[in-house]
Amino acid sequence: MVLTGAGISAESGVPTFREAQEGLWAKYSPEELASPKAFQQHPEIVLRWYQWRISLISQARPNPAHQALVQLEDLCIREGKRFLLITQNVDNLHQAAGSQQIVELHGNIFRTRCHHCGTRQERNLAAVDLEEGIPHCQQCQGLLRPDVVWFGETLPAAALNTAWEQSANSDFYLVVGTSAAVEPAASFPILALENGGTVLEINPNSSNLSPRISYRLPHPAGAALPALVQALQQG
Ligand code: BV8
Ligand code: ZN
Repeated sequence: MVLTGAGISAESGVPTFREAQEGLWAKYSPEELASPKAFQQHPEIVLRWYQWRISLISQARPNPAHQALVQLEDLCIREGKRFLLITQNVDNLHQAAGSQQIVELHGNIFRTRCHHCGTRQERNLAAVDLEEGIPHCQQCQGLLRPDVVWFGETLPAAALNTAWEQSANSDFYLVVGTSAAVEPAASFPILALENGGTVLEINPNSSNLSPRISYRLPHPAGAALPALVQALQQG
């Protein structure tokens, strides 16, 4: 099992979730903007924030850490071992790198859905001119929004169930680039520990999980993950 957070995309140039926001967004915290309340109160500000993030992320490319996880998945499959990557990230970089077994816990910033009826829509929010108003759903005229999970919203049921089930019976858990500040994602590795699993964390800084887990590689993922996977490939 692998759980990733914003830190694995840091070396792709995507600012992590808790890094200070720049410019116009400096006065807001992500928790304020990534919420249904903010969207209800000022949908245009929230959608502009997402247009800014989509433009940043569109220029990002997978880094050696993302690529190492693709090699790890191939290695596990060759050795007949189960592999699952659960990510908190919405930046699509794991998919772009070629990972197959992925669960997106918090959705995907490049997908759009209706805030009211939930229908996914083939509408690129980054291409919308918000001067003409907030785009509406073709089915119910509700407001369109990114297909991501906001604070206070529940995770997609299928993603949640898969993450719980697989975490409860995983024997080796890699936690990469997360401060483990957000629930329920931060609890998945603990579930593995409680069922006798081994957890290894890759993060230059310590996280909420650090005191409880088995091993730490206090290095950037772009260096540590390729080295770890190479060592595993050499057996
Ligand atoms: C829910 C999508 C329940 C949006 C995101 C229990 C206890 C406490 C609080 C709660 C709880 N249960 C629910 C809550 C509330 C809330 C929560 O957890 N709040 C926190 C802030 C206290 N959780 C929720 O609301 C969740 N919903 O539980 O629903 C419910 C039940 C019934 C009815 C209603 C509700 C939903 C949470 C999802 C929020 N959406 N993203 C968007 O992106 O726009 S979360 C957001 O944070 C991102 O997805 C991000 O990935 C994620 C976590 O942050 P990290 O990934 O860890 O990023 P961060 O910047 O924090 O850390 C980066 C790390 O990388 C650092 O440690 C750094 O050292 C490291 N790093 C840096 N460079 C590198 C590196 N590591 C390696 N290599 C490097 N080079
Ligand atoms: Zn709708």
